[in-house]
This record gives sequence, C-alpha cells and structure tokens, in this order.
Amino acid sequence: MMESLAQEILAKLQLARNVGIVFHRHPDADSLGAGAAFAALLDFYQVPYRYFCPTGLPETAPIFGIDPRETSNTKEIEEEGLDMVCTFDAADSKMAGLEFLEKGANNESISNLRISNSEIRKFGFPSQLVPPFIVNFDHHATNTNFGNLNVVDVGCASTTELVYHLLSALRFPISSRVAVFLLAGILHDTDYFLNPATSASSLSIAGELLRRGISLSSLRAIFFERRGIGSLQLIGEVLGRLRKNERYGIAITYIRDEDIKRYGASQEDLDGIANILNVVGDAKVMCVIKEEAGIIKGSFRTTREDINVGRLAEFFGGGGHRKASGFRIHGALQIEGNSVRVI
Ligand SMILES: [Mn+2]
Repeated sequence: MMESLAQEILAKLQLARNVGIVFHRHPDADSLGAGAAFAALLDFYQVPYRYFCPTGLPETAPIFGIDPRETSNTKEIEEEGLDMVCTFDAADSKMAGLEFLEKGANNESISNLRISNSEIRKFGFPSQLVPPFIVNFDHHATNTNFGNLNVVDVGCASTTELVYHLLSALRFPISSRVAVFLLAGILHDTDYFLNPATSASSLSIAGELLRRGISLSSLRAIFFERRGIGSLQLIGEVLGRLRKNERYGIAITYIRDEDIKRYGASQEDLDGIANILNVVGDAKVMCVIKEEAGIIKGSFRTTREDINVGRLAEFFGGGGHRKASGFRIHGALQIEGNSVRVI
C-alpha cells in the first residue's frame, strides 16, 4: 500500500471522534480478523469506535476480542451519529448492511469537520447532520466502490492481507495478538493455502506473522476445528450424495432446506462443505445445488486453468468468474433414486 494513502487514512481517523467498524453479513474469519486488527490501530491512536454488523456474529467472534453484546446492528448507525464508518471484506453496501448510507457524505466531510456529530447531538440537534464518511476495505473483484474512500485491492488474498499492508505502511508494531487476527483471515480465504487465491505474497505475509511467535496448528484448532456432530453429519450426507457426470467431468451434490434444519447447520458449515468439495481432484468442475425456499442456487468451482465456469453459469442465467460462479432459478429439487431434477 502506498504510504501516502495510509497516511491519508490515519489523518482522517484522527479527525474522527466516533468510528464504526462494520463486519459483513454472517462475518467470516477474514471480516472479523480485519476489523479486529484495525481496532488495535484505533486503540493505539485513542480513537473511539464501536462494532456493527447487519446480522448476528458467529461463535468465534470473542476469539477476535469482539463481544457480540457490544456489537450493534448497522441499522443503528444513523442514531449513533458516527463521523466515520469502516467496512471490512464487504463487496457491496448490502453485504455491509449500509444500503441506507451509500455515498451519503461528500468526500471532504471528514477533513472539513470541525464539530463532530457527537457534539452536535449534545446541543439537541438531530444526531446525524453529516452522514458518516465511509471507508471500504476489501479485496473482492466484484466490489462496487460504495464507499467515499475505497481501499480495494483485488491482488490481496484476504482483507486481512490488505490491513497488514496498511499497518506496515504506518509502521504500526504488529503484536502476536494482532498477528493471530490477520493470519486467521489469510487462512480462511486461502482455505489453508489450497485455493487459487493463495499467492506468493499471502505466503510471505503468513511467514512474517508466524515470526511473531504464533503457531499455525493452534490457530487451526482455535478457529477452524470447532465442528459439532450435527455439522459433521451434514457434511457426511452431502458428500455421500456426490455424483460425477463422466461425459462433462462435473461432480454434483445438493443440499436441501430440510437438511440444514435437521442438522441445525449454519452458514459456516455450508462454507466448510464448499471448501472440502473444492479439492476433489478427479472432476473438472464442482457443482453444489442448494434449495432454499423455492429458489435453486447453483455454484460452480474449478481449479483448472482451461475451464471458465463463469461461462457455464451464464448458460443458466447467472455469472461470475473463471474459477467461481453461480446462478439462481425458481424451482424445487425432486429426488428419485439416483437422479436429481430441478422442477
Ligand atoms: Mn475475504
């Protein structure tokens, strides 16, 4: 990250008197890790902040030092009178739960602000005279640049990698505690250095972070091996349904609403299944069909260079990237013996 950009962000932070750290819907280790590491920077500069999320937080949030009871819904941002809102790992304003704020502030509002929203409130004025300045930290190619300042780097394997560059550019000393947050995001988004997001840079940053005296195996135990029996049974059932279409080299499985209810599964469990399926070696393309309240969602993944699953999804009215894509259609799954149809 360019030092001038890092300094600009720091200058804006120091002018803000009230900052919101926003995680995306159903936040993963990357969103939580990036926000928690950023919070350490705010602690250092004594900038007051609060956590926000459009949904509930996963069980792992306290490991990132995030107390779910002290995390508010993003709907409450307007009443809080924040000067600045920083989002982590959200590709669009809906993902961040900030549809109502999009591009609300003008780009200069923070640097021109002499009286903060919190002070305005003390005088009995409406709490939100000036919409908060949004800084969007992300690494998704599909990011819509919904912020007033968009720090989006598609070259980063995770948003925590982006935050690592920010902290390094500011010469902020990364403690072993913060190193854990940053590495958790890299491990999550690269699926333990297995998926195509893994780059020389993510590996070398992971090496830098490990030098802070943390252990990869204990991180794995803390963040990623917390599955209950129900989650493992669901994974077992979904893997048992895996079939390969020999003609096209596509391996397909499906998940129904009732499976998720029966095993009390969460979004994290479903992500886990997708990650396991990504490493199936003898199919060219993986397809997971998910039935959800009258909608069929399909997702395609490939690790092959010669296959573009984005084109495949377009065939079903969807879209995406070369290596990951998806589609949505109205319908239901009909299962008869060995065959699954969409009706
Ligand atoms: Mn991410």
